[in-house]
Formats: sequence, C-alpha cells, structure tokens
Amino acid sequence: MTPHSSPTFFSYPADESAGVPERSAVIAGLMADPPWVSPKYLYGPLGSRLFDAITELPEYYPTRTERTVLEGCRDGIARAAGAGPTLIDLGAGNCEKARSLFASLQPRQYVAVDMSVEFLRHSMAHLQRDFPHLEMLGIGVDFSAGLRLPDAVRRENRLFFYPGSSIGNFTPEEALVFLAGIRAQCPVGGLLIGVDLVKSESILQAAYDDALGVTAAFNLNLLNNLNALIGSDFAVADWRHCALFNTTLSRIEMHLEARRDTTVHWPGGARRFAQGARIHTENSYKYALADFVTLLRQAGYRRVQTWTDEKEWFALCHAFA
Ligand code: AVJ
Repeated sequence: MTPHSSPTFFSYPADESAGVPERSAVIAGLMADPPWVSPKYLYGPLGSRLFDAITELPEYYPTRTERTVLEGCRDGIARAAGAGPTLIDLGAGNCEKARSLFASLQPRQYVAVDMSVEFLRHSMAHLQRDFPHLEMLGIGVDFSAGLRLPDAVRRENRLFFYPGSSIGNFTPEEALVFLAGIRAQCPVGGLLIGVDLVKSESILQAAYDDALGVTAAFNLNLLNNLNALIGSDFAVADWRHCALFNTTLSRIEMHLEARRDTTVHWPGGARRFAQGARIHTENSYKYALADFVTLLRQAGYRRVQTWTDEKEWFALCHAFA
C-alpha cells in the first residue's frame, strides 16, 4: 500500500444557497428582536483553540465523560460496524476523538468535516503523519444547513461520527431534519453520536460559566469574529458573558449582555443596545436518553444501541441505518 503524504482537501465557501449572502444574514440576526448570532461564529483560528481549552476545564464534563464512555464501547462498536468502514467525522476539530477509534475500527477511509478549515488542515497534517497508510479526506464546509459529500467519499459501509453533543446546538425539530439527512446519505452503515443528558442545574451552569473565564472568552471572541466578518465595531469590553439553563426548553443558553448603553456600527447600518440588552449566541440542548433514542428512530434509524457513564451524564448512541 502506498503511504499518503498528506490528506486530500476540499473546501467550500460559506453556503449562500438560500440566496442570502452570509453578511446580510448575520446583520439580520443582529437587528432582530431579540438579537441573535449563529453559534458557528464562535469558531475560527482563536475560537477553535478556546474551545479546545474549554474541553480541558474541570467544570466542562462532556468531553471527558464522552471519552470514558467511548473507551468502554469502541470494540463493540467496531464489531457492529464491520470491516473497513468509511469514518465520516462531523465537526472533526482536532480529530482526537476519531484518532482514538482508528485502532479498533480499522477504517478504510477517514473523512474529516469542519468549517474551521485552517484548524482542520493543521490537525489532519499531524494525523496523516501518524497514520500514513490511512486514506484521508479533509472537507472544509459548514454542514449546519445539511451535508453534501464529494464523490471521493466511499459509499460502502459509512459510519458517521458526530460526537461532543454538537447536536445540542439544533432545536429538537432541526435535529430531526439533520439526523434524517445523515440517514439519507447512509444506505449501509450507521451513525455514532454523542449526546449530553439532563442533569442538575448547578453542574450544567458551571460547565458553561467556568471559574477561569475561558467560556466567557470563547463567547466574547464571537464579537471579534463579527467585526472581521461584517466590519462592525463591537468593543469586547462593553459586553459580558452570560450562561443560563432554560428549564422549560431543556437547554443552556449563552448570551452576550451589554455592560452599558452602546451603539454598534457596521458599513450600512448600526444598532443601539441598552445596558443589560442581550445577544443570544448559542443553545445547547440537554436530552433525556429515551427521548433522544425516539428522535433517532423518528429520523429513520432502525435500531439504536446506547452507552452511558455511571452518573448518566453523557451518552453515546450507535444508530443503525
Ligand atoms: C461544541 C456545541 C458541543 O454546547 O457544549 C462549549 C459548545 N459552548 N461551551 C457545547 C460550547 C460553550 C459545545 N458544543
């Protein structure tokens, strides 16, 4: 077998298929009541690093807990997945979770998808050095509005991997559409997905408002990303991080709250924010495991196998097409 010196890369520009340029869509969100910005703008060269730092925090249990659950079930998953699957990693980031599956899964091809393209290139260059015989494809694309894969992605026995409870960024209705879309691209194979479970409010709260302020920096840095994207003049110092658990909707919400009255300008517009006004930047839904399994079945998966940690804080689900 010929070794691969570097992954093949595909990069797609911001999806403007809805006919609305990205910049106008972001501005429309800022002008709305209440104002909001998509959580995808949390990421970028700095945002992706800050997120990596979050995963190391003592308060942020999801990454650590998921890793423990994964260690306990990966051999069983490998057996169920069969020989030489195509591993399609959605939101691959630093690729560390997928890397931990290679030995048991023995994938025929590894496909890493992430919208933070430069960060992904960097992660994959390291990975390819360590696994020179594994065929790797990198795809720089925002798949939040649906995933299209290039023909170079093998069709036989696909295992989609969507860890970290990123599914929690979608409302349950959107999640159903997204999961059904993945199911449609997976005639044979399945989906291995991580989901964060409902638990006590104090634990949830601390995980999204840590003592070091790393999550605050992650949230506030979104304003730097907006300034670069739409040419706005947000002053980070005028805003504060705010995280709260919405019990009714079972979701953590992140907001940015104005510390004082402030007016933000961008080419072609401006908006005044009164002290205490909030911009909604992220939802992170928390599920009861039974409800999430129901959602997977509604999305068209025939059988679902689940694993959790002893505290039942986080679950991994293997859903079969
Ligand atoms: C990457 C969406 C799973 O919701 O826990 C972490 C992002 N936001 N801390 C999450 C996040 C604040 C994370 N996901």
